[in-house]
Amino acid sequence: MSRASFPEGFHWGTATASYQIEGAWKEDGKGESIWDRFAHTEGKIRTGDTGDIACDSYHCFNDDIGMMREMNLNSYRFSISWPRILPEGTGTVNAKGIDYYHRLIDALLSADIRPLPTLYHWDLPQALEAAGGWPERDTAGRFADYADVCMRAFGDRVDHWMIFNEPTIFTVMGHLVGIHAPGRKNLDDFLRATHTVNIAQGEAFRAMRATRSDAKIGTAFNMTSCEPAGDSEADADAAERWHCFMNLWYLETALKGRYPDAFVNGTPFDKMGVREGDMDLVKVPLDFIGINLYTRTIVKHKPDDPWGLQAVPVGPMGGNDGPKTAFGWEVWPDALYDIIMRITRDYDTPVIEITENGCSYPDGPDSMNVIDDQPRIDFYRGYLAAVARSIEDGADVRGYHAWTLLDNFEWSEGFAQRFGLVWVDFEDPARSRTLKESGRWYGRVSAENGFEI
Ligand code: GBH
Repeated sequence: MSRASFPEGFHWGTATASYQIEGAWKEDGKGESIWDRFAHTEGKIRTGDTGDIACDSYHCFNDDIGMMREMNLNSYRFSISWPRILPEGTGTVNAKGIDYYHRLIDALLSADIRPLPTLYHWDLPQALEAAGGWPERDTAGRFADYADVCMRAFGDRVDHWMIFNEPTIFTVMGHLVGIHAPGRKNLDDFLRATHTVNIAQGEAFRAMRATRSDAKIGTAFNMTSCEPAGDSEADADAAERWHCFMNLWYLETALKGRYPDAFVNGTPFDKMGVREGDMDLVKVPLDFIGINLYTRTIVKHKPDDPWGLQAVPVGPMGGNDGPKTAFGWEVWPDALYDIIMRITRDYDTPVIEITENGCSYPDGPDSMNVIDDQPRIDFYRGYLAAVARSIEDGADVRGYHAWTLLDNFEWSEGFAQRFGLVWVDFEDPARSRTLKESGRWYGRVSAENGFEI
């Protein structure tokens, strides 16, 4: 293959998330989210940063769209802030919050960019956390109500929707590891949260379908290729369990109505709070599968662990062979090819959208205001070639969204990790934006629907 080429009508886009870019954390009636609370808590964010202002996209979204136009993009994956729509998580709808997303969606449509909203990219209303949060089963119903509000408000112009962003990551990081909001470190809370989120996915899907039967609805799953560390059967089994947990815990449930076999001693249904009939609630025919992928994971068998394994701690959790991004994540394009092909085989060639893929490097402008980020271009070349190869080999991939449009608030890392195709000056009150060389390159790829390898 000498050219990486993509089908006609392929969607080229970028992805962002409300808390990471919007700012305006308490403007126009927005309620507090768990990320507001977490970032405002001393010691939680490495740099002491918060998302109070972030990229100020709440006020500058037209500049964002200008950048997308410069890159010839035709899809934009953004997320809707639940507490902007429902400040208390439930009850009264905040008209000004609705209005913000109306303006954003209308501006995207007039720029010929497909709006692709995600309902939940981690900013749970703090009021719902106070009422028990994701470990509390009732939260699933509140989420379905919120999904319904969004579909009624925007469903006349938005055809493609995503329910969750990376359910495995926010349940693990927020409830078990504790380095993301709400900062819990409790195995039981975590197990219950995973089940509530699965029910919420099912309930939200049905609520949205009821309002608009022809909407296309998916979820953005965090995925990683799970490779056994050695040749032993124990390592191979461990890698398979990690695949079941990391990649399938919210996908196998939706598409097949069952939990995959991820735990050594069987699925802890009781601790998860699974009741009779629940597997009918979690089962929904998602219209497409969003894949967020950054790197691979090398897995080694290890007794005395709920999953019976250890993800080999190099890079910090990936492998050791490829170059590393600023975050330490290994650059490994085959991981994307492998996971697309595995999902294609195991779920009968579903529609796939790459909903995130990208890298952080500490770039900055030179004296001519040029941001020469060749390592990022190399990263995208590798991973996009992998996507093109998967399409050639029969996968039904419809779009690709680079993570991310703008350098932004990178969760517990604050503004220290720059993932953007656009450089943002966080010292400048206007948060001025400058296209990086990688952004220029990406713009040529989208315009030509491919590139020479
Ligand atoms: C995504 O999460 C989020 O959706 C997005 O909001 C975020 O800004 C973006 O990625 C960048 O972080 O330790 O080498 O094995 C990414 C979730 C989890 C992906 C950890 C990479 C392990 C790398 N990530 N993972 S390694």
